[in-house]
Amino acid sequence: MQTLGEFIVKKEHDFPHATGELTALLSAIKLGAKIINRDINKAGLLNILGANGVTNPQGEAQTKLDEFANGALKAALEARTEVAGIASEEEEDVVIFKGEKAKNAKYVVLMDPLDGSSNIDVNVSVGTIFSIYRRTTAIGLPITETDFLQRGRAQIAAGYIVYGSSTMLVYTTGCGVHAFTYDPSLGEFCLSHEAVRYPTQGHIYSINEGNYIKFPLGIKEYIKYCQQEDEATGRPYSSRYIGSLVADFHRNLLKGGIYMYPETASYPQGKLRLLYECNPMAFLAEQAGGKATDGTRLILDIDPTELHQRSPLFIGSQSMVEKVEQLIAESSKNTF
Ligand code: P6P
Repeated sequence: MQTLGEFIVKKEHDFPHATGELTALLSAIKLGAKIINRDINKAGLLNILGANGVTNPQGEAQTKLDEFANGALKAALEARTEVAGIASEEEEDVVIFKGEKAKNAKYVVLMDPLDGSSNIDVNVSVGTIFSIYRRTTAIGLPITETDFLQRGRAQIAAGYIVYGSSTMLVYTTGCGVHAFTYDPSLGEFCLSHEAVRYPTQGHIYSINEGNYIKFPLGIKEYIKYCQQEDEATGRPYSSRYIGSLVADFHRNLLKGGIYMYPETASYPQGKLRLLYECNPMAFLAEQAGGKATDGTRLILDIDPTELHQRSPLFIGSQSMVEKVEQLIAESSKNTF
């Protein structure tokens, strides 16, 4: 049995920015996750289900648990000397932590505190997504929004917590992907999957086919490709779509598969946010031998311009992502 803290110390050469700082950063996230996990498990009993009457920066009805999760993680991170501030799906602007310690802190954290929260009311898995960067502004000065508008390739750590049949924390610092399962009797996340890699070939595709009519031609062709009989490539693939990115991503990471959220009529830029959904998941995917693109560009190489900007996302087993990229490219050549 190895706890997350023990694992980080053992792998200290994996984090050139100093083990103590990563341990502190992930400890704050662990603490936030434990608090969220505790209340998600009792959600049906506490008055924390449903909307809180607030609309978040995305124009979506914020749930009581969204607000609760955001507050729990923000407080846990603000209490650490290593974090200068955060950006969150639930915050319009970046949150610059106050005081001298924040001005001298080295890191910023971006997060989706509770992804898929609308699923909680129906007892479906949800997740927390986090992304960690070194600040770009000089130590000793207050951070600014530019500290958060960095390419995903610059992330120093990223991960998620999936609140499912068990609660798991999955992270990378650029030296592989490692997964820890929460043991409530110990109050610890314990190593359960070291150096997770996508299976070479996946047979699961995840997409909301309700948007089919408005999908670009290449996506429609890929869906048909997944449904064709072909023994050699194990088709037809299985369609699995939970409606919770973290849960779909986690299953596809372990079993092989692709998650797709293309541009749709409702979301012409794609629905998922580049900075605190696509980038952290793309870092994990690449570290596990997979791939993540917006259909043409690698997610991690996109230059962000806005805090809450959206992006189409195709992420998972490399061969599956490359197949959909090929069909997108071919269909765009055939359009006049
Ligand atoms: P749709 C949850 O709101 C989320 O951001 C992802 O977790 C999920 O995969 C997607 O949106 C579901 O969106 O439009 O298919 O309901």
